[in-house]
Amino acid sequence: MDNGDLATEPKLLRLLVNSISLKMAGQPTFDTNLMTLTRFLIGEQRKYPTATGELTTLLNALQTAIKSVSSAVRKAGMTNLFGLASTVNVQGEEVKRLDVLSNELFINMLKESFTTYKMISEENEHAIEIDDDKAGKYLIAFDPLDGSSNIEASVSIGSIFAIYRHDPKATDLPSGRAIVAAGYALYGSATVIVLAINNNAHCFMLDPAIGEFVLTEPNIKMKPRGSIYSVNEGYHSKWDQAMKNYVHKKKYPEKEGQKPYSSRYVGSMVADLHRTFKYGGIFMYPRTSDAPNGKLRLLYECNPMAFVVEKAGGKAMVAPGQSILDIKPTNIHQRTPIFIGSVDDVDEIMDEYNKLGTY
Ligand code: AHM
Ligand code: MG
Repeated sequence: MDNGDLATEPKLLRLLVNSISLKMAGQPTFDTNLMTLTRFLIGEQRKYPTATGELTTLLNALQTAIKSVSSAVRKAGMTNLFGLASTVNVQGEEVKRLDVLSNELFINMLKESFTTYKMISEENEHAIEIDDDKAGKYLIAFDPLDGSSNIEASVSIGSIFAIYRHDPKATDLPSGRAIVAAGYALYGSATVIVLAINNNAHCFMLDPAIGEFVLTEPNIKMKPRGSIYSVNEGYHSKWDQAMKNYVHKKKYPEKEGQKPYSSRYVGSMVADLHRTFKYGGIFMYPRTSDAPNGKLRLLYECNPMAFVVEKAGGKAMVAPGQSILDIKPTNIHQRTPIFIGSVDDVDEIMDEYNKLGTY
């Protein structure tokens, strides 16, 4: 076939142009060697010849729960999952609210995975102890659906989890240093899982066509400094002086020619932290005069995020010299102030506290 034949065959011409542009972009037409999360976890397990596979099984159970929550979030408007718990739908059936449903999904998937002896959920007042015949060796803490005040506005929400290795007979609670893997799922414009395991943090994106999370960014490293601060500024009058000084400096830089920081605050921790993770900067939920321990919970909100951020080269602090991950919890729903993000940005707010000499 010569060029003359092609000109009269528009379909062939289109195919040729498509294949040339794909080749030029270096894109295969279909990836036949996808690194799915399931495959990735098997690979991680193989790095440790003595591993029993229990952590892999646990993470796969979590993956199933997250896929199901993602599906429910995407359909929430249509299936009437919004609104109050225990309302009745048009068919006269009980309708579960999205956060209640997400909690049940997490609990059921994890309970039957035979990998955990205790579960701590934001939604449950008490820890859930697993019967001996189903118990495994890990303690898991999770917030099945964080940012629930954003659900009805279709703003991004997420799930957060941390897996702790801790003596099942111990009467105390583990610090974040006992975490073996942690991460979050963001139900945003795409569903994303960020998982920190074996000293690295990786990002996976749900491909709805095959229903699998696919590795999109291995070994993520955070910028040492960003140009965004994230905090609820409505509480300005209730902040301590160091916070007021720091945010003022971000708005009115002291050095000539230095640009002010941008301010971003979704009010959904997973969304705010995912952005901080990707672009750098700082997320803060400080103490206020009304709430001396801030709002966010240590075991299933701050610790997992701190673990992920530290594995990516960032930092998470409560106060000068006090890392989030070092706190010894005394209560499963304990709250803590948090300053988390790029190392230099977190150090800068800690310096403001140091300058005032007290915390
Ligand atoms: P929730 O667990 O009740 O959803 O509350 C946690 C959320 C976080 O996602 C977010 O960072 C924070 O609450 C926002 O709180 P505020 O409205 O006080 O800024
Ligand atoms: Mg929460």
